[in-house]
Amino acid sequence: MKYPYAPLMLIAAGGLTGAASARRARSDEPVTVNVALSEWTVKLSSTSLPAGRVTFNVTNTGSIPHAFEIEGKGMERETALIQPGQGATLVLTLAGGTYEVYCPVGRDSHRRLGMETRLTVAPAGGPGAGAPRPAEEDGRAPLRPIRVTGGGPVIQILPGAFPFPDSAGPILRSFGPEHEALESQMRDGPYSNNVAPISGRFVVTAWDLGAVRDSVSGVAEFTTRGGVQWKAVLDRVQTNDVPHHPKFGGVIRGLYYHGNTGVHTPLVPTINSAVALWSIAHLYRNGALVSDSAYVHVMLLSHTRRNGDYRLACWDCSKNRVDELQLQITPGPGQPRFDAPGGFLFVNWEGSSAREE
Ligand SMILES: [Cu+2]
Repeated sequence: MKYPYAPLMLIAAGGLTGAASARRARSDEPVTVNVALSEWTVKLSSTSLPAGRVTFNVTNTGSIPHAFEIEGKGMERETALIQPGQGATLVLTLAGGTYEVYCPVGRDSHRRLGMETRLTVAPAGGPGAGAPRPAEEDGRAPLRPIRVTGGGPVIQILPGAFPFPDSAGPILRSFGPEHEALESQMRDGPYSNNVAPISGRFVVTAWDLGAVRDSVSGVAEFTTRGGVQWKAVLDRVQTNDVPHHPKFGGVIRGLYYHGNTGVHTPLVPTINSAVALWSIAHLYRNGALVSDSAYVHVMLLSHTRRNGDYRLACWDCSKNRVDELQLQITPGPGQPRFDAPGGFLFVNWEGSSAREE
């Protein structure tokens, strides 16, 4: 996953630590920390404080709702949900120690995407009060690669209407300027009940190694109606912005998003994803190269479609068994639409599985 590490890198590279310590002139004077929440960072004006009273002035500078939570030393406090452009204030008395600061929205989805940082509070009068916060290494062991294998019925999702427009509508409106493109997809896009049974196979291996080291490899081969043979070879992760706010890249495991979470398009029901990735693929149609840089989004997610007719069965599908594998292939920036219905390829394997290598 790309973004969770970005805030740490900024501080390490930007020399901000000197400015990031706060002092209070007198012991009873509250310290103020300004907090900016956006997709997907939490920026603190100070990451190192002396113990005592602290006023957090929190502003949501992003484009979707966020909140501020601080946790540590047995304490846990949070603001209410803050709308874009709005603010909130939290006044606390903090003892010396380390605190986790994050956005609690979307059952930690926002946190997993990078909206977390750390606040160090020096004990009152103790050594190191107001000392700059050291740049940190992420201490977690790298995860083993996960191999996802497509299984069960294979279906192609064709252009059509999204079946939960009333649920998705209010969330789409919070997406700002991009909502128009998404609204046209709500009427006639790749999130429909218009499906065709096809055949094919797909195996993909993903490495969630953090920062810029994520990796992916895999091949999907499927035959759509009329006997058209498609092959997509995934060989590198995609770390640029993908169409439709918000930003993503690389490989991310264990994410709750889409639907009513405000994370990524709400034209997919609210789901729990065991592994999601964004990659670049070489795409072939009947053996001929279509593109060396098609955009691919893969998710192994909690089941969204009914057996038999494969209609979308739920707006909140997050509690369902994780066995649906989605492969979405779209032209890269500036590339022509594919010679396929709607100009895109969206294929589901309805009985899929994953295992760590
Ligand atoms: Cu948030």
